[in-house]
Amino acid sequence: MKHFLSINDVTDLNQLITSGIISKRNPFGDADLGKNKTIGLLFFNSSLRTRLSTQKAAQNLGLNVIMMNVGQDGWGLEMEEGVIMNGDKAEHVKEAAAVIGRYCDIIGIRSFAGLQDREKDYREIVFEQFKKYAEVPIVNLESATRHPLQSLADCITIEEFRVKERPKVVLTWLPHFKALPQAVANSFCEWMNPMNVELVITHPEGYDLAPEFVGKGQVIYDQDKALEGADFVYGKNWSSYNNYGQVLTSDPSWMITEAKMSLTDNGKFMHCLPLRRNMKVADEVLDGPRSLVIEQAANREWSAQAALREILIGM
Ligand code: SN0
Repeated sequence: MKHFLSINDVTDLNQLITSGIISKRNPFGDADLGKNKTIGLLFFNSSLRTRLSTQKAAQNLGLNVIMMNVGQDGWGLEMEEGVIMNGDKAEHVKEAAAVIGRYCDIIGIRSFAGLQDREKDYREIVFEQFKKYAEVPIVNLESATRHPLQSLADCITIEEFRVKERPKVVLTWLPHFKALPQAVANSFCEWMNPMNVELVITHPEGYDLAPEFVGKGQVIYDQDKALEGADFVYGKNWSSYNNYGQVLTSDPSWMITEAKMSLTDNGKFMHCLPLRRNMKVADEVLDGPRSLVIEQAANREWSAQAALREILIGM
């Protein structure tokens, strides 16, 4: 694997999931693979799990890790080509990416959607530019449209906890007063599509995701109906794709409670975190036996390790 930007970079999903599970059992089985190599982790936005789990996974593989909050500590980076740089951006990505590429053998980047300009966000300019100018493998630590390390951890978690050959997996929109990106939801759909699951997506009208991510997922606007018989309920808030970046509703009846979970087939609850308790999900669900959120977050270490291992093997 050259880059890890989306599911399109994965040649064998089952093998990648298995690799994560093997690392979980034996974290230091490839402790020399990254020896004398350096990964740089660049954050334009906040992070807890991604930052710590990716660093831990890299260290398990013997990689040296350097990190920078580029959004906070770096020069403002101009991403567009051919512009007159007379604004607040002091450095161009052409130089910045090329320089970082000299210090690092792999670069991980987090850069969220701006949620102002859909065409710009979905063009993934930050990743395209780093890919072009850094000349080393790039790892997506959540881009404007995707969060593949989260999705791989979700696949590992579903593989570990499924009790049926083909579980019903329901992605449900959750209420929030803030505008959040579609990245986690997009990516989850993109990774569930090739899995042996029945994928159902439920959200209020106006929250439809881009069709290229929905794929063969079935959209049901009635949340109660969608939750019927679910084995996994995957919660996430996102802002509108069609009315780009808008919060159209924060209807509290979409919050996941025990009453909602009782519609499922003894379903488990999943969320990528962070999440706002009693806004998106009730305490009773998060503090009860149905919640997999901590297991999921723990699996971020193994999804990162599986992805970095694949990149190192291909170098
Ligand atoms: C991010 C998102 O993409 O939705 C990161 C998830 C891994 N989430 C948030 O920004 C939550 C912010 C909030 O205030 O609830």
